[in-house]
Amino acid sequence: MIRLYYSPHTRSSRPRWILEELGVPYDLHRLDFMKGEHKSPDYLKIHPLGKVPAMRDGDKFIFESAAIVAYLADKYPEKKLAPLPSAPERAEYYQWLFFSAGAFDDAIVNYFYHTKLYAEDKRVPSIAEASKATVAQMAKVLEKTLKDRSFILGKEFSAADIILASLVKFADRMKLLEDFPTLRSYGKRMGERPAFQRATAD
Ligand SMILES: N[C@@H](CCC(=O)N[C@@H](CS)C(=O)NCC(=O)O)C(=O)O
Repeated sequence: MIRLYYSPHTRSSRPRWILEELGVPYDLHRLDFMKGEHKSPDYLKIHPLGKVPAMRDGDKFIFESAAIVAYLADKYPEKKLAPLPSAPERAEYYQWLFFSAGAFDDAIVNYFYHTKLYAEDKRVPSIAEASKATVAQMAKVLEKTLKDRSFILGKEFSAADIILASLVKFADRMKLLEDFPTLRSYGKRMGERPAFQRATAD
């Protein structure tokens, strides 16, 4: 059975969300950050950076949330959570998946670090401002794209929505999306999905 190495309120909710969407059985292996379980010698053999998520499938281990989500979408093609590799839609799927996990994640997280996570004397206001501006620039593109789409690829929910919506929700909590009503309602809608609710319930 698939095993997910997990801690609540982290990026490990992303693979848990897709596992719930897929409806496949999995074993949730919780790591207690307060006890430093993610930095234990045993766990460092699974994720050498001591982060979550990581996943075991058979005798293979994998880390990086978007890689896990994309892998799971492809493993169960009958669930239609990713366009098939040969489909033309696959190009745009990759676009939003990589955009979300790379540039968008980076800008949002940098803002978070320099306004909240770091101790005050380590925060650099100019980095926070620049990150905020980058998030706004990207949000504008997303706002326009989602104007006439229910999901980032159009009419169908996909694994790209899992990565994107988790970030949209995070950015919204930090009040970075006040000028982007379409994006905010997209995040809210994705958060109402039963699979998301189950994945974040405990
Ligand atoms: N790019 C990685 C980031 C993983 C990551 O930074 N995870 C955070 C939680 S969201 C973590 O485990 N932090 C603990 C630490 O760095 O010690 C992914 O998407 O999986």
